[in-house]
Amino acid sequence: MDNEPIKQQRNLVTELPGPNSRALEARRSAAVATGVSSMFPVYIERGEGAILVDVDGNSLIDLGSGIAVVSVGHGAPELVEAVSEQIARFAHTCFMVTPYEGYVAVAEALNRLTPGDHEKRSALFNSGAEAVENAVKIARHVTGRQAVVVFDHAYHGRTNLTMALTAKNAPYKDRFGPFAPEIYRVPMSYPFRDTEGMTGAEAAARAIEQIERLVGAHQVATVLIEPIQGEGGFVVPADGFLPAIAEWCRNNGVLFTADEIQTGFCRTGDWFACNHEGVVPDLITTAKAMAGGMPLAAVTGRAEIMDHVHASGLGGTYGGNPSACAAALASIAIMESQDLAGAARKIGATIQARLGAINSPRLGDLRGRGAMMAIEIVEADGRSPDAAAAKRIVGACHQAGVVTLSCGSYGNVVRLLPPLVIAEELLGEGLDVLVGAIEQELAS
Ligand code: PLZ
Repeated sequence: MDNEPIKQQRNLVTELPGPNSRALEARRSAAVATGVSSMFPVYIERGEGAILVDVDGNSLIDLGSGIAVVSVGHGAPELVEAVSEQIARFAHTCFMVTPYEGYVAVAEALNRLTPGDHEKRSALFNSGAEAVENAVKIARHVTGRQAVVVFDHAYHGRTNLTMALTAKNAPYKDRFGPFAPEIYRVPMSYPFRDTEGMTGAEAAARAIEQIERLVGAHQVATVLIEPIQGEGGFVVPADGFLPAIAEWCRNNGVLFTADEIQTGFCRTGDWFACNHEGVVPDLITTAKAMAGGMPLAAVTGRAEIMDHVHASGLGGTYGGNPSACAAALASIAIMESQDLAGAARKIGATIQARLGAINSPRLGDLRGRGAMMAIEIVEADGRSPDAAAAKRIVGACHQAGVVTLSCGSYGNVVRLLPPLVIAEELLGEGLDVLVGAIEQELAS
């Protein structure tokens, strides 16, 4: 393999996708199930920092981080070294059979870094969906209650229970039912689409009224919420919404579970999105950026809640895999030593300044926190979702070698999730391309 450092520069040498990517795409369609699709069928060979190099030798700017995963950048040497060293010592024992230090160290780090200074415990799993499933298991076990309250626009995964927790039908749930019972959905605070001027407290009261009337507080095991919604459209609730929901939970013996799988680990400019409003969840789910690309997820919570579950009630063959734990410890060390939360705040300010300067009713809302920013594209009325336009903007970025993603309940949100180590200049170039794509769309 070519080990030359990769220049942190965009460089296109073929059209996209190039001939080698197209050949792989032909092999893929004869081998890979169509249910698993790719947004941008450019096959990647190497990555470094915020650059991905494809099989045709094109260098692309990555503003998606594999959906908020490679916050420490592609190919971070400390992470490569930690994983290589671990896998050479041993690849697997199963923590439930013979344990190892890495798992314990990751649990210690999670207990230290997650919001609140109370005593905590953690359990490790493989994927975000698996962490969410386990948070629900734990909440039901300790409360003896069954109902789980989730929100409009929520995304929590694709397994059977998490499909039920996820709001949007297509593509996630369509024809995949029946779904798990005892899931109740209430309105989210969505400032751009709520009645103008609705405060966080009012939006919380609206949700709470529904919980009390339709479910009954005494039946609810947990309220599960993404403090900033990810797949649902980077929806940032109005100030005061999360604290009001958390307080209602506290007063009613309901566990407040924060799904920080997409928002966690410095993405929003703090370790966790709950930190911005001083909200302390009883349970928190994490994954993605925690291990910089190795599959690892966790549930962290108050010791008395986590330790309520009987021995062997939680687990799995690979949960807290040694190499994934090594990757997590290396990623967390990078986040701490390079102040990636501070880097995320700077990235957010740059994006805000650049996109905020475009004036058009069709850019309905520019929102997000830190390096989790999005624009909601609407029609000239300033409100009706325009998914086709968002798709064209994302497509134009791809053609120009900039990986951006769309999201949103209405498919009309363009989101940015750059690696937190991206250089200012490279981010600027990526934003030039995005702004060009937006301007082209506005002119059409
Ligand atoms: N909770 C908040 O963002 C994963 C999913 C992409 P897994 N988001 C990306 C897709 O289309 O499958 C996610 C999330 C939040 C849970 C999950 C689920 O995490 O690791 O994908 O299972």
